[in-house]
Amino acid sequence: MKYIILIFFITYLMNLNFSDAREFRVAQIPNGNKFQCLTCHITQGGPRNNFGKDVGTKFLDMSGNVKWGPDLAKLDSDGDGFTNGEELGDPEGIWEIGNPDPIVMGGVYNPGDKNSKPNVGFVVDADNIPDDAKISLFEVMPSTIYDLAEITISVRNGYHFKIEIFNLFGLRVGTILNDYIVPGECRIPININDFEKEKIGSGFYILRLSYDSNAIIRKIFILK
Ligand SMILES: [Ca+2]
Ligand SMILES: [Ca+2]
Repeated sequence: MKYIILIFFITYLMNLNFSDAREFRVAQIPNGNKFQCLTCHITQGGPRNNFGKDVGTKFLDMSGNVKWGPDLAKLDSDGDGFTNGEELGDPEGIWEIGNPDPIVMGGVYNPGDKNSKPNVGFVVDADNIPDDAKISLFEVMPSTIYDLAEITISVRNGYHFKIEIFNLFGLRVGTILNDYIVPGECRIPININDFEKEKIGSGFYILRLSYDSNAIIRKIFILK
């Protein structure tokens, strides 16, 4: 009888550990509470989505805990153009278990669902500036900004260019450039502290370079 009770008890513990371990994983990624189990699974208790597959195959330790960090943060598991870290509010993967969840203006998105992503309109990728554009390069380094960053543009034809920064609600936060630029490479510093404090919080923003009716967009992530 003693053995039967022991077996039942062990079985109970095993089941307990199994279900708890999975729930624990929600607390092992930043803002994991937002989508709960659906962060990693297509349906409740169903198969894993692509983020869940990445976690399950490459980012669990021996005890089954999620190894959140820069490597997992920089992947774009669902292929929606935003990294796992960007979607969860920790673009550099520096959040640690037990830390408060990163607060993100504009929301947290599901890294395993390609339909869950920031609405940034017509984001243009780095490689697809049209050949007839007046610039041949528009980049910002780093794209995750604490205070300072630098925009580089290569100007083909001297022209009046404007670079503005918008939040995801379409509100203009500031103007970085509004000037005639001669042909060649031009570097423009950004200091986040120059913008009105109440307009800037952690989250996605859009850099919009425009001339005439043309616009090229870059996404950045500001961390305050
Ligand atoms: Ca993504
Ligand atoms: Ca997503």
